[in-house]
Amino acid sequence: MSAVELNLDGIVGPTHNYAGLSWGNLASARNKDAVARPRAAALQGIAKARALMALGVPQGVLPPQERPNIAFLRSVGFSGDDRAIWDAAWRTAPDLARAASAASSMWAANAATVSPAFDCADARTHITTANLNTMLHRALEAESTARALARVFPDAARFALHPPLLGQSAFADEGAANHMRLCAEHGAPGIELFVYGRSAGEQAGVGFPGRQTREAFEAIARRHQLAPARVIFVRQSKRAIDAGAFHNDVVAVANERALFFHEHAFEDKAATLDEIRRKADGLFDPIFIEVRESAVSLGDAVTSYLFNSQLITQGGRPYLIAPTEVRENNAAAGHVRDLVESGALGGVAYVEVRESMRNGGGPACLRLRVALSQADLAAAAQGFLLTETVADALEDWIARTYRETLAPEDLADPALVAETQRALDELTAILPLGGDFYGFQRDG
Ligand code: SUG
Repeated sequence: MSAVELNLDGIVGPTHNYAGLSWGNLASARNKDAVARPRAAALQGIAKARALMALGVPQGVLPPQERPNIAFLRSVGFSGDDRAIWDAAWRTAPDLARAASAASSMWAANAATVSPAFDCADARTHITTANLNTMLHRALEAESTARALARVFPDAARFALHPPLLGQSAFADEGAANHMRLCAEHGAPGIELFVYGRSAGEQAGVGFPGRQTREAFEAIARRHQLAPARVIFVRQSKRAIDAGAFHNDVVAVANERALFFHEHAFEDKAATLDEIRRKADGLFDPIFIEVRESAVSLGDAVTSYLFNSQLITQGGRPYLIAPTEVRENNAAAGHVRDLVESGALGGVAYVEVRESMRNGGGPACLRLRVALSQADLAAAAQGFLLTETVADALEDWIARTYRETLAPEDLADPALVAETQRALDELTAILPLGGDFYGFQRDG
């Protein structure tokens, strides 16, 4: 059997909440201080993964991280037992406490950048954990993400796991959310597109920040041993960033030969498409599905998250897994209907991930794609792969241990620390994490 694309979904953690932490992410700002529903959020995530599994996509999961992040608060000078630290942080440094509460590791598209073995000179799968340097709450993810990826891909002969790039603004890196791969099929050599928002030396101007630097992606392309003839660095349009597309995956998505993108996704569209055509020559014929501003405005693209759909292949054609918000947006829904009627898309399925969407995370944000040969898939730690049995166990665990609601004032609840630690401890018996994955387990 040929290669597959494993999708690793980030399990939504028990402290899922709306803190308005992400400047430039309109949904995060709009929903600041809304009451979150952690249980529903996590169940929506599992349901989405199940839907992909039913469409034949192999699914796996990445564990939620330890939040509240007591180790971080200790590192910035809080002391005492966990409960005392949590209490003091809320009283004296609520911004740090908020950053230490974010369940943002659910957005696995930001976990790492993955170059499949088929593109890399040493024929190993190369993975660089993202430093997520731009936002404090997200920068806290990198260490635990690297630990999780090492558990899922333990075999160094097949998987080259690289540490995050230097955590400095010049190397700000947000992972696969800004990375696209085009190829004849998952197991064939591909063209890797690295979409950046700014260069290291640029002064921040007006408008929203570019979170990804070109220099970070150049470093990753070197680390991953990619052939320059198969790599393209593309500047994301400032217009898209300022409209709220804080990652490229809010305005473009690729799968196999197909690139589905908004007219204003890239700073220089013509040059980008030309370079793709040139570099794909002899490998495959790219399929460009461009959405014009006149059909779906950037504003509607950002509100509906049309391009944050997952794009897969079904019956040889591009098939969209879109958030239900697309169906609720007249322009986006109408355009998808047209694309299906014209045959450009083989079909569309809608999934409900509303809790994540309200923080700016659609279906595509929730998963990390790893194209693998069958032998490499077999070398991954099988216990992280989703089966109906594992999905049942996760749903049962979520239903038993997650709160139904979490309002901003609930986060300061001193009971939250022990409660979330108990829940995560239980998870280490469902996924093969062992008794030492989380800091609170290592500290006893
Ligand atoms: O980094 N939201 C995330 C959403 C990430 C979406 N990922 C992709 N597009 N791939 C972010 O802005 C909001 C958290 C809060 O405000 O509580 C947040 O981190």
